[in-house]
Amino acid sequence: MTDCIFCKIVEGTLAADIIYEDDFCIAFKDLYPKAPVHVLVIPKKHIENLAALRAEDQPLMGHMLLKLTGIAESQGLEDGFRTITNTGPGGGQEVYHLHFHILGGNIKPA
Ligand code: DGP
Repeated sequence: MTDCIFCKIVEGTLAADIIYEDDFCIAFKDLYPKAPVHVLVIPKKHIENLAALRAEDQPLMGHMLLKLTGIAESQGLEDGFRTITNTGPGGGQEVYHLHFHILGGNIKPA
């Protein structure tokens, strides 16, 4: 999608601090970190958010969820991390390309 900043990161036309990439997803540091470690994990396929998922996306979502722990551990979060995904205006979503936030370093119980 041409006007999606996360698609531009996937395409390589917008710079990002990429820490993991495979055929289906990519992880990079959040530009405005809310914790000592703040990483975003996104599918390469443009999907707006959880509400836009289709049945065909099930393998992709399974793939991404299984990658989160290794990505978090690669950033020093071996003792755990917080995962957030915001959906729609009611969820405070700002970028409409599905992403899982990985946060860690000084997380307080919710
Ligand atoms: P959300 O509110 O869940 O849609 O979070 C969007 C996140 O994306 C927010 O934490 C800031 C981050 N972000 C916005 N623009 C950029 C960008 O151009 N590069 C990077 N790396 N992160 C961005």
